[in-house]
Amino acid sequence: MNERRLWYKRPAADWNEALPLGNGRLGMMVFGGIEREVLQLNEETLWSGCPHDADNPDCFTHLSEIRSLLFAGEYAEAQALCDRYLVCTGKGSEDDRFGSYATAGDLIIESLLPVDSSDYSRSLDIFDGLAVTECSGFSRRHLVSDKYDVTLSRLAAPHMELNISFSREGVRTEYDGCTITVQGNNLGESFCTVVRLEGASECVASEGGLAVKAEGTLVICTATATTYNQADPLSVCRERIGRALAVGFDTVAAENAEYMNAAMGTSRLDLGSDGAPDTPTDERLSQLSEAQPDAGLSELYFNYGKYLLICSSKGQLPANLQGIWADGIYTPWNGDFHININLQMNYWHAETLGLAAYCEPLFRYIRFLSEQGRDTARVQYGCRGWVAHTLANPWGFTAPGQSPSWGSFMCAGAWCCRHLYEHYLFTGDLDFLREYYPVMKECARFFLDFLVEDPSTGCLVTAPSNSPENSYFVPGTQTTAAICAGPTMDNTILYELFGFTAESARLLGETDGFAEECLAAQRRLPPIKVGRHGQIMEWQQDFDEPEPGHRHISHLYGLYPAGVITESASPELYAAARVTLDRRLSSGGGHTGWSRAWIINFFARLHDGQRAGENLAALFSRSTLKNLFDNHPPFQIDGNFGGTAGICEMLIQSYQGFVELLPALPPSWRSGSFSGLRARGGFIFDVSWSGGLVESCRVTSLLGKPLELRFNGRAYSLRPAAGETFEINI
Ligand code: FUC
Repeated sequence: MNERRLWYKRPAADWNEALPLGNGRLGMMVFGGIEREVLQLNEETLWSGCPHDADNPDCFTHLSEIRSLLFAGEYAEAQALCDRYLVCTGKGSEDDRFGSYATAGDLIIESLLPVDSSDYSRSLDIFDGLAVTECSGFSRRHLVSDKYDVTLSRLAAPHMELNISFSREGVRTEYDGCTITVQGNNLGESFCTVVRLEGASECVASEGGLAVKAEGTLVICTATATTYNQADPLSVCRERIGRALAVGFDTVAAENAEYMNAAMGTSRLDLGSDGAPDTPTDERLSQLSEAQPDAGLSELYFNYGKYLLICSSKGQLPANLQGIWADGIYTPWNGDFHININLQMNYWHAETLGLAAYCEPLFRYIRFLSEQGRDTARVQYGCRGWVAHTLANPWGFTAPGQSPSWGSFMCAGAWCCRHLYEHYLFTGDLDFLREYYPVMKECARFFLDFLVEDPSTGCLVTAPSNSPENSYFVPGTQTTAAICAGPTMDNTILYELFGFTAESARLLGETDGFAEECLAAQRRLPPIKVGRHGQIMEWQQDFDEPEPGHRHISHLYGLYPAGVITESASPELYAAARVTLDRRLSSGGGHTGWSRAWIINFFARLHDGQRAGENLAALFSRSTLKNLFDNHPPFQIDGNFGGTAGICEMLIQSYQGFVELLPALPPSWRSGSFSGLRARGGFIFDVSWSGGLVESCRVTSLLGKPLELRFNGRAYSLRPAAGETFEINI
């Protein structure tokens, strides 16, 4: 119940054991060292690289030839042309101008006196947003303040003698009085971090750091800013630190705890566990069985998924591949915004958990991509509208990657638009829909221009394209190719895009005929097909696969996150989806954290609580680091968010026009309760269950829409008023 604490009996052995703090703009990783403490800092816009035009006109020049080869079944030849032309100019993600998300650096606190480390513990309270390290010799508290936009630490000990320094390559570091000023430059921006101490009885600056003495307490405040979005970062840092120190640690900590508890409190999950306060978190992980998910850890993981989004997505940019936490000058996959599953998965749980406010950076970023992707549409493909591909960064990169096999995912932007419409479905916010309709419309317009008729079927298909990062054997050969026409995922994404763009036009009273264009194109998209193995076909042709256990299960997009494969509307596809999953899993699928997280959602949609639970347990035991970060490997935060979304999908589903409660309850979750879970149509549910059956259900209707509700084998048709809260008579 109310699992809120990660805790450990020893300091972090490495960064993957450190504890994350953040306010959506700043991040801090706390190692909890005794003689040597490291506080590793991040700022969301601290990126190397710079804006640069990577759109490749040679692609458009060869487009018709590539299409002819594809439709003639000359797949190897089409692949060869795409290897040359369906790429960006320059080196894509390996280009210095693409850049990488980077650390702001490490604040290092070295004790010059021996420390009594008996009774050591370190912890993270994810409701208060507070990391605490304590032992007989000292206690240290750390937070990242939402209100003051600084990190704040308070060290307490009878007498301290410390050396405090800052470490990062490529910067100028100045130690002066009780202040450290760090400044650096990248291609596209300059950045700075200011550190200021308060409460020292002595502070001697030298090139090696600040030699500090203090009695009782010492407060350390840091701020980081960049010219990505600040004209004068140094002044901004100094001003923020001044404001925070003026009110003091206790006030800042209390205000931050109030903010965090409110944000975390929008929803709650109780799986009947007594918690495991006397077992350290790393030991709980190591004691896990693979059979069924540990109830207490499931609660903690659910809360952690909320915490990590609140801490990594409230600034200008959305949560990147590592949320907001990265400790290198170069981050794996540049720490960018991969948009062929990763960025989208970061937000799968947000609307259901009442965290829509933390989607704002995502929505703004999608609009940013739509502005940047207009040139890519025109130059790369000769089309109107906008397009983005697999890779994206804060500089506006929307071209394909440097290899078409993974970099030419054509529907990345269209998939992002799904989040705009989902927000409308959950909130009914017509003003939001009106604001973002142009983004959807121009995305749909690109595809109305880009789609071509497949001569063998008469259907409209994306050509060339690829089914994210997967490849097939060219028929009759052992040659592999990735480039194809009309992969199943594209067809399903566009089926939805055309549908919700047309519906949005209708809701907004648009009368320019664009909706009719979308619906006409929608009718001509290829259907989802079942292959010779009884599986959902990933491509238009029933190709053999060199990697049947591939981490991407893109052809099940229609099962989740989309809701076009359902038991009632498409029983054959619904059965084939399970075959597809079993084929992937039996061939080693689910081996990355995010892939396993996706599988949890798939089985929840198949109403299979047993398998959903097993895969949640597997996510914990195979793909979760000791600080509960998801592991690809390396650390990648999408699995945390996708796993939390999977827990939600086991408890409530609302994608079919009705709300279903406990659709996929793992057998070990026989009794429990949740509150504050949202459903499309603007409903909030508080539910308790016992023996796998709903015992109580309280509903709040935010919008006054009709409610079709199903649980315990019964169906209810309700017509609540807007703002009404009522109990269901069970
Ligand atoms: C896609 C995935 C990889 C990784 C990368 C960041 O390329 O296929 O597994 O998650 O994004």
